[in-house]
This record gives sequence, structure tokens and C-alpha cells, in this order.
Amino acid sequence: TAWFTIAFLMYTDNQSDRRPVLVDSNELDRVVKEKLVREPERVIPFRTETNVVEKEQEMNENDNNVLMAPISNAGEMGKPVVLPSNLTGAVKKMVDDGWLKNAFNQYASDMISVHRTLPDPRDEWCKAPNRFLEDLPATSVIICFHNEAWSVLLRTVHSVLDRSPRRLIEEVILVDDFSDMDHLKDQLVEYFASEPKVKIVRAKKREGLIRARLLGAANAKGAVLTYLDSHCECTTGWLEPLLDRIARDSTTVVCPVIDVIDDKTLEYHFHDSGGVNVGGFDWNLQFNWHAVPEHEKKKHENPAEPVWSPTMAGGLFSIDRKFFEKLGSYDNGFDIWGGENLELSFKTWMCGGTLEIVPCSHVGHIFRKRSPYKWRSGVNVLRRNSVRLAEVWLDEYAKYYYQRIGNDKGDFGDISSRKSLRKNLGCKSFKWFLDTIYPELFIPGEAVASGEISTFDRKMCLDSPCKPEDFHKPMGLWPCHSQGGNQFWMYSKSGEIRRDEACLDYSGQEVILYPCHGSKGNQFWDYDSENNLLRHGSSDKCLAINEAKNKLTMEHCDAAIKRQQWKLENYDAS
Ligand code: UD2
Ligand code: MN
Repeated sequence: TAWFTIAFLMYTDNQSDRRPVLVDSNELDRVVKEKLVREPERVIPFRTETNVVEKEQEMNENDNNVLMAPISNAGEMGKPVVLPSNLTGAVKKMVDDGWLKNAFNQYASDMISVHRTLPDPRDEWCKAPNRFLEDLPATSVIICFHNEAWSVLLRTVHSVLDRSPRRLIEEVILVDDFSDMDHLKDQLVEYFASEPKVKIVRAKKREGLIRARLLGAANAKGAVLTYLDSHCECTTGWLEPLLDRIARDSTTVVCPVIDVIDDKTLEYHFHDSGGVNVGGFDWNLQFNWHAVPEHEKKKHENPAEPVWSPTMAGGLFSIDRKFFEKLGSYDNGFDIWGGENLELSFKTWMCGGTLEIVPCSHVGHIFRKRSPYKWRSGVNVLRRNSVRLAEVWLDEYAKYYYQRIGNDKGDFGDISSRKSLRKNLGCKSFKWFLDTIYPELFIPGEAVASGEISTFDRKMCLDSPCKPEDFHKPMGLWPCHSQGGNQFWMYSKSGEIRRDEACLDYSGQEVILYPCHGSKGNQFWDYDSENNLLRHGSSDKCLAINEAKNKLTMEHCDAAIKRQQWKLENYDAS
């Protein structure tokens, strides 16, 4: 019968690497021997979970085709680690626990070397001789974490140390935002004891990632600060192209291309430079990605050249330390998570800098589907951060965000010092930023109606999220709640019913959300405000509610039928 054991091997030098590996029991001897032969004095069996093995053996008696990841090259060259799908018992529990604690597959990560190899993602353009300046400033790399997995954190740090010229790394500052996991205490200190470049700074209470980053900056000595999340992997040549831009102009803030490390298999997916995206945002003040716009593409001969980006994702960037300080670094009233990425983006542009994505630089990041750690109870942290941001930086455009949160700003604290910062810096207006740097953004002010779209008795409202994953799904209906959010819609001058990049679209089947294309047709709705009908362009049918099924349908227009009558909030007939 095929069964497996888990062996924890520990290398004993400072290349130390601790990873559980799934090994076919018949192979265990050979595998350990091979390791011993290759690195005789370095490998000692650290712990063998014999009881786990026995339990697993009992439970898996009938599983005779369990796949084993080869011990020595799991995840190498960025390949995926695929666990057997029929895991049971103790191993399954370990896998589940890993997911629960981290919102990614920690167990798979633990199987992969913390020094794993990755392919070189760079475009040939990046490798030309003298592409980058010889004389580059050294950077402090600041990595904040709150309860990060051991193998993932270590792989982040090693990828920095292994793939950067040592002279360009002033130091790597690990900022522990008050974690309570055991392995992040003495074990972490011991692990890096012989690496003089690595420093560990601890927050005395839970600060959230923004104040943790400020703590890192306060301890940093480098001329440049480079921030990374604690679940990243830097690839060959990632650092020089970033520092080069800052060396040429200290007001340039730069981001690498963020590649996706799969949360389940840890596979490293590369974006090639043809597929580089730039950052934007929507009026919910959420960051989003876009293809490089045409007006920007025209400025470049090669797609590997740095491109202007209206905003940054937030986690991975380099900035001149003095310029960061001049910009007032981050609002220290920002708690836990969110808002700081847009704050830094807006003020970089508005206060004299440039924000770029640098396609020669690739860093991977594990994107998660949920946040695994505790936030604060009783406060909507993200909303509070975003209101602070809007109050200080959005000028007359702040109202578009407030509409989206039902005009409920809540208690957002004191922002007077941030306002005077902006004033003293003499920054440009948000209108300038939108007109000049982000002309693609749809401005709700140009809408004819904005708010709820409800049935005539205001009982039911159009209600849907509008993320890319919601495209192609039927538009939902829900009792009206007057809080904006998924019930906030805009009726544009050109007849679209939209939120952000999503438009109400009918092509003969269901009434769905579809990316706005701006060419009317299936996305054209004519509101007849006398009869309250929403007449659809290409089909000449009217939007109606099917009360029995509680969903939308399209019917031949008839002004006498109540279920075809709609109210558009704040409809401006002129
Ligand atoms: C993205 C950014 C992230 C940050 C965030 C908005 C990328 C790839 N990631 O979310 O850097 O800008 O948007 O705020 O651009 N952490 C703490 N203390 C906390 C919470 C988090 O130290 O209280 C650490 C955490 O361990 C991680 C980093 O902050 O290293 C970012 O957190 P995340 O990974 O949960 O955020 P992410 O990637 O979803
Ligand atoms: Mn992250």
C-alpha cells in the first residue's frame, strides 16, 4: 500500500531550511540518504512524526495511488506543489489548519525550499549592457508582518538576500506587528542571528500595517526605502531597475510588476511585459488594475520601459527616503489595513512626483481571498481610513465616495495636521490629477441619476457587486437599504446603467453586468421619466421585475404595468 510519512529535516548551517516533506515511505531511506550524500554534515533528521504516519496509514489503506511531491525539488523553478486530493486524517488536518491560519496553503509552502529557484522573467530589453546606472543608492527593505507563516516569511527574506547585489541592500528590517505565533519570537531572532543585514523591530501593540511601516521607516538608514509584504518572492534582477529610476530622479516612486503566487499550489505565474497593468481606483476608493492606456503606450518604444501609473497596489514599492518624508510618509491615523496605497499615490502625483510601474522588476505576491488576521471589533476600519483620505485629498470629488457609503462618514478622527501638510506642500488639486493622470476614470458628476434604482414602491432595488468576477452574472434584486454599496447605480448621459466599470447589459437572455464598452447597443437604456419605464436600446423591450421569481426580466413595454415602473434616485430631468 502507498502511504507516506512526514519528515522534518533541518539544515544546520545558516542556510537553514526547515520544511516538512511528504515522502513515500519506501523512498524515505533513499531520500534521506541522498540528502546525506549531497550534504553529509548539513542534514540531520529533526523530527519524525511517527504517530502521524501510523494514523495516516490506517486511514489510507485503500489509497494506493497517492501522488508524492519529490522532496528535493518541490516548487523549484516556481512550479506548483499539488497535494494528493484524497488526503485524510492527520495530514489533512495539518493542511486545513494551514489554510485557516494563513488563508493560503501553508502546508504546500512548507514543502518548498525557502531558497527555491524561479525562472528569470526579464525582457531582453532589461538585460542590455548599461541599461541601469552603475552607481545606485542602497535601500532598506522593510517587511511588516502580523502572524506570517514561517516558510513564507523566510522565503520572502531569502529572495531579497539571494537575488540582490549585497552592496545595494543597506539592511532588511522585519517589523513584527505584535504577532503572537511562537515561531516569530526567539526562533526568528536565532534564525537570523548570523545575518548582519537582517534587523527585527517589534511593535509594542498591534499597530496595523501602516503604522508598522512607519516604525520600519523610523529605523531605516538607507537612502531608499523598499517595502514588501511578508509573502513575496523577488526574482532575478528585481532591484536594480527600481533603484535606477530613483537614482535618476528622487521624486519617482516605483513599483515592480506584481506576479501572482498561487495561494493553493504556490506556483509562480509570470506576467510578461506585454501584459503589464497599471493601477487605478473606483469611487468606492478601491484599488483596481487596468491595461496600460493608449496615450501612455504611445510614449514608449519598448513595453519593458517604465510606465506611469495613476495608483499603486500598495504593498510593493521603492521610494527615496527624503521624498517619502517630505510627502508626510503615511497618515498615522490609518489603522490596520487600507487607504494608504491611494493616499501615497495621490500625493505623489499631486505634490510633484511620478508613480511608475517598472516592467523589468518582478516580485511575486501571494494574493489571498480573505484576510486571515483579526481586525478591530466595532469599527469599520477601511471606511474610516478612506474617509480620512477623501477629506484630505479628494476636494469636491469626495462626495462621490460618500454617496457610495450612504453618506455615513462615521467618526474619522482629527485630520487637521494632514490638511496643513497638503497646504504646506502646495500640492495640485484632485481635479488636476484626474484630468491629467487618470482621464480614463468615469466621473459620477457626469451622471443623470445616481443612487438607488428601485421598483416604484421602493421595496426592491437593483443590487449587485461589480468586481470583475461578478461580470456575466445576472443583476440581483434585494430589498432597498439606502446604504449605497451594492445598490448604488449611475445612469450616465449616454444611457448606461453602471457602477465603476460594470454596465447593465441585455443580449436576449438574462439581464447581466458586463464591462462597459461605451458603444450603446446592449448597454443602452432610455429612461422614460413620465411613465417610469427603462426601455432597452437594441431589443426595444422594457426592464421588469418578475415578482414570483424575484428576478429581472425583459417585456414588451407597457406603461400601465406596475412591474415595469422604476424610480431612479436623484434623477435630473434637465
Ligand atoms: C494590499 C497590499 C498591501 C496593502 C493593502 C492595503 C499588495 C501586494 N498588497 O493588500 O501591502 O497596501 O493592500 O492596505 O500590494 N500586516 C501587518 N499588520 C496588520 C495587518 C497586516 O503588519 O495589522 C502586514 C501583513 O502581514 C502583510 C502586509 O501587512 O505583510 C499587507 O497585508 P495583507 O497581505 O493582508 O494585504 P494585501 O496583500 O491583501
Ligand atoms: Mn499581501
